[in-house]
Amino acid sequence: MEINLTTKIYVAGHRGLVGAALVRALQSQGYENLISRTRSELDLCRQGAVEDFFAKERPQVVLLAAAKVGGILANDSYPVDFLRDNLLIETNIIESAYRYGCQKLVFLGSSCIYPKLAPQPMQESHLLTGPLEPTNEWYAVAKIAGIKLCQAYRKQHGFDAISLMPTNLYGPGDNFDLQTSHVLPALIRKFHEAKVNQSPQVSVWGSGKPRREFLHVDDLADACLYLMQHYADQEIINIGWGEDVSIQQLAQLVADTVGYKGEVVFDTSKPDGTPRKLLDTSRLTQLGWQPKITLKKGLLDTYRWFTEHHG
Ligand code: GFB
Repeated sequence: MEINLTTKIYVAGHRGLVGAALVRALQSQGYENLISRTRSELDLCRQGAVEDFFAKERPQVVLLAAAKVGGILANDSYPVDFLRDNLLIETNIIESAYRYGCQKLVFLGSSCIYPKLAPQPMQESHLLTGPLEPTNEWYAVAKIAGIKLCQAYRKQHGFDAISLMPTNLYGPGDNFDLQTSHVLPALIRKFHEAKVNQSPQVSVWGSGKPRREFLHVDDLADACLYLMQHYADQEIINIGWGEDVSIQQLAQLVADTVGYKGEVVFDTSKPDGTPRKLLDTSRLTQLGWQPKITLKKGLLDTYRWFTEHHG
């Protein structure tokens, strides 16, 4: 199907970190027929409501960025929410999209679908080759089910659903709540508050040794729109930056960005999670796309957004 600037595109989850970035990217590229619904307008866990919405609106393209998400502690504390809500959202949207004439669906997974001890960098072929990381297996199982749903609808019905696997994301509009957020926004808040309160120390969870790869959400959105236009196959595609940093290095980068001069201590009573999570992005590179926003620049941009909205 040819997707042009007047194609009707539904962004599911448009108020989240990823969905909001997708809307920004679509608008800046000139797409003019976008639809969305807030959670109070449409509860994506309710099958009947989702069917009614699709029957009425009949979007031609669906970007599925709606999900129950959170950092390591939230994932570990709310297994039902992370498994059940995500399964419901995926099954409801993918089925209704197919049934009501959608021509292309882009499903967003996560790098946590890969085995805890997968070889690094992780290739798409490493999916389902070993046990998952226990702190996020509920979320991972739901996302693996989403991938399989997309492949099943393609195989059985010829539905053009593609699955993209982003690495750890960050950027403007992220969740900065210390209990539920991911590490990067949590560290921005912790170091900013420590600077303002002149605290001598900042406590960072875990040993500081785990390594993570961080991609700015505006790069992710750009990649999604590129693949929406140029990719139509069942194989999953990794989307990452290509390099990782240790949590200790990240803490230093955030401290430098914020201008905090105190001490960094590590709280080893908190979980480390997967030791390393770096994506192999050679398939994406071969398809003709590369990220642009360095971690240093992205941190500055995200810190500016944080001080404007929460500071
Ligand atoms: O970002 P994060 O919560 O998610 O944690 P994961 C990454 C690492 O940062 C872990 C450490 O080793 C944490 O212990 N960390 C240090 C912190 N300080 C903090 C802090 O203040 N807050 C948080 N949250 N972490 C998630 C999965 O795993 O990654 C999700 O739970 C999802 O399913 C997401 O896949 C991308 O990278 O460990």
